[in-house]
Amino acid sequence: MLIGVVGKPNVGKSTFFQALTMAPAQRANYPFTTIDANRGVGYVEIECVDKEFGIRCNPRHGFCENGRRFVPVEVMDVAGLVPGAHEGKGLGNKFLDDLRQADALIHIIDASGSTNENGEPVQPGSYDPVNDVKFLEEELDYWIKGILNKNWAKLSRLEKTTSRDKANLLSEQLSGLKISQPEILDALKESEVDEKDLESWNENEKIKFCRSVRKASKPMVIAANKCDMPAAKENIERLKKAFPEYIIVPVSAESELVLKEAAKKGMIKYTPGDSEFEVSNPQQLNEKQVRALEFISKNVLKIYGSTGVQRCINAAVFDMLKYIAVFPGGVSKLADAEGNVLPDVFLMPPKSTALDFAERIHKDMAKHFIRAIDVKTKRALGADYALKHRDVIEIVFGR
Ligand SMILES: Nc1nc2c(ncn2[C@@H]2O[C@H](COP(=O)(O)OP(=O)(O)OP(=O)(O)O)[C@@H](O)[C@H]2O)c(=O)[nH]1
Ligand SMILES: [Mg+2]
Repeated sequence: MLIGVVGKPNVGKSTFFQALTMAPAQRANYPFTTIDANRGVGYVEIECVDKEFGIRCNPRHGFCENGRRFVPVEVMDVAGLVPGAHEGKGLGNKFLDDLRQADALIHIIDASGSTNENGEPVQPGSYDPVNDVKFLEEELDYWIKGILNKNWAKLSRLEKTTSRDKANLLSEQLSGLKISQPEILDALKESEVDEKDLESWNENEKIKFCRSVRKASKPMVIAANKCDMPAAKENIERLKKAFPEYIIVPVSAESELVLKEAAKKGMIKYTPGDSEFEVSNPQQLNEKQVRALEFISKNVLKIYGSTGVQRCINAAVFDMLKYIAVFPGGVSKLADAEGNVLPDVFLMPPKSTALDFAERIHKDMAKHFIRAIDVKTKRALGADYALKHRDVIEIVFGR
């Protein structure tokens, strides 16, 4: 699972990435601060199952706080994208190619309207961020079209001269984008080109198809960043009206970073996603820090309910990709050999079965699969049992 953080330059992508992963990334108020993609580990939050068993877990990866379990997910921060990127403008194609492997995208926009289309600083509120959503969609569509066009003549010929059909040929050509053949079939239907020979597609039909491919292969959440600035409020309302099809999350990446850093230093108690924080030791804070924390509380948490960073990654993984979290466990034992209770939890794609889960834990478990057990109810489950979010599953296997 890889989540890509995208957007035009200077909107706060690296700040968001850093707030999510606490991995260092260069940040500054000018375009193209980031050139090479940064990769790090962020966390999605789920309600842990440990309290249902009356125990406390010891995660091997990630962490658990007050029954909220944070499960690792890989995150990538890439260079900013400007209009014309698919033709190589800005850092153009390099950026786009970094995105191939992403399962979903978080599109960071500057909701305060203080950066123009090239990411240059302008008077807050003077640039309309509604433009940025359309522009990014288009850049991605044209980028996909570029990948198709590279081999269009060859694909058309193969369709005519071999037994291979369109879906098969196109899914091979687009395989790097993480799109499946059934998704390609859906995209062909949605763009109404499923009955037309590749040779006869016009430019308009190609772009319509690419749009469908983009929606299927790179589902997107919109992070309306810099919501701490007064100009953002009205823009966020307009964005929600203009794009009802998107999940739009008000975000203050900068605030999340400040809160996480303060929590790390022991100044405050704060768990990512919280709607408030608690000052642990008021004496430890200087006047500037007090003011910064008060600002965040008043202008972000009280208005929007959280800094939004955690909500974005959760929305990408659970609402857009529809993944579920499943815990391996045993009816008689929830700990591993080292005594770690519920040490693992796996993020599984939708429609995963008990057998898929066995495969995910270990190939041999799937090969010698006998049955699965729902550890919460102790009910036996077959190989094709459809897993549910927060299931705890034991796999019984032979040798
Ligand atoms: N007010 C406010 N400013 C922010 C926020 N997040 C980022 N910024 C500022 O926006 C500027 C750009 O931040 P970066 O994280 O470097 O932006 P980027 O999108 O990675 O920029 P490039 O790498 O140049 O594309 C910096 O001055 C940040 O301090 C936020 O939530 N609120
Ligand atoms: Mg950056």
